Amino acid sequence: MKTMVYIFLFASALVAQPQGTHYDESKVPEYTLPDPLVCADGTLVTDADVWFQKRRPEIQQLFETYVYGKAPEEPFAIRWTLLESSDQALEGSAVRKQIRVFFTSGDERPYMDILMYLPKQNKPVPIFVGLNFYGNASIHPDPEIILSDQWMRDNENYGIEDHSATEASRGVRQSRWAVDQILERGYGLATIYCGDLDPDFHDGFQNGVHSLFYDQGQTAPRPDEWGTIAAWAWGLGRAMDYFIEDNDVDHERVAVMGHSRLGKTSLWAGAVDPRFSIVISNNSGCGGAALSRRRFGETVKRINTSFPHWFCENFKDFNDREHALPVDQHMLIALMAPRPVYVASAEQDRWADPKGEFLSCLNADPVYRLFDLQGLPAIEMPGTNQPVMGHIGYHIRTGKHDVTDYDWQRYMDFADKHWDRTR
Ligand code: GTR
Repeated sequence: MKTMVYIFLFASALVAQPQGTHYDESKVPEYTLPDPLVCADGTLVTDADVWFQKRRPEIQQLFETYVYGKAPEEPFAIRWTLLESSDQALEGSAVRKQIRVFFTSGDERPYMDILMYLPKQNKPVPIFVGLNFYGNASIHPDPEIILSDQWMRDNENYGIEDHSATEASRGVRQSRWAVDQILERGYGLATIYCGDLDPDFHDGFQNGVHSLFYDQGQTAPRPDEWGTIAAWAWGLGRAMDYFIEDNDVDHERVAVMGHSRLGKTSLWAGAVDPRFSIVISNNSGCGGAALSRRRFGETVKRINTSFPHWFCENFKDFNDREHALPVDQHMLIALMAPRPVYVASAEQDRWADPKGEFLSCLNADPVYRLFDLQGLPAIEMPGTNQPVMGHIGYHIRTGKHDVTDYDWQRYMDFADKHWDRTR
């Protein structure tokens, strides 16, 4: 009996901690981070001009070639239609709009549906935009939200059956979207189901937006071309195109926010599209805000194995070879400079390596100093629930891998500070 208990404990430890994973600071290998302020040809970056003209494009290109893959560059003319709107939403307190943005000349998929809630006053209004995991209707119980008919990962708890949302999926993720608080503080919220851009499973890039851009005879992205995260980020850029045409939105004050895989996405969206004026990563971890070289929690090999479609094919060359990467994730944070960027960790989310997320912020700080800005106002990791906010913001909160009201409150504090809004 005792032996069986031991076998069981041993087996569950294996499940909890996949092979090759460690949660032990003493097992972090020695590493040297690439210097964001030294160009490939050895030129030192000492001012903002050299940063913008030489080093920043170089770093972006390295991330495109080796990590996320390059998205199509051609200008994309969006076409959109207002599917539904009301100025009496949420018991008369808000404006709701649902917009379909088409990606082809016809009305067929792929297209994306943007759900927006805006306060009634103060237009044009600054907004937060973020992708969601289970469809727009999952973010709030509002019965007027159009239920998605796009493929979704089955989840009994969330009423997703046969890969489709059902009435039972309304509001299942509302705890992650502080809609009422956002509106109360004078901000708007826009959200899009990530699966509208590319359903989150590996089908060799046949569904989703990739195939719209294939050259003749091409059937999959090339090794340096976009994976799913870059496609999701591309969609956020198309949402930004829409916001520019919507007079209710203050398009100079659009913050892009995402959680976990969608936090990796918000960082990449902010890196490639400077129109996002604040960039927020919630528990984004490996391939997001966490330093790859630490190999703490999720590693490059592990993420490329579990999710072979998220990054570009070239990224797989760095499985177990993080030291050979020409970039690390502090350089992704640095791509936001001089715009404000916020990274949030959670104490129990060790898989995402909170310390590695903090160290990315710390090592991006020198780039902000080129602009005479305070980057991160900390050199040690701050205590739990003690946010620090310069042009780089960071907190680690109590609790697990999740988005909570606490996170949203800090993001709004950060936006208030940088968008000169007094409460
Ligand atoms: C996990 C993955 C993480 C994170 C997370 C999520 O399975 O290992 O990198 O992206 O999913 O998106 O919820």
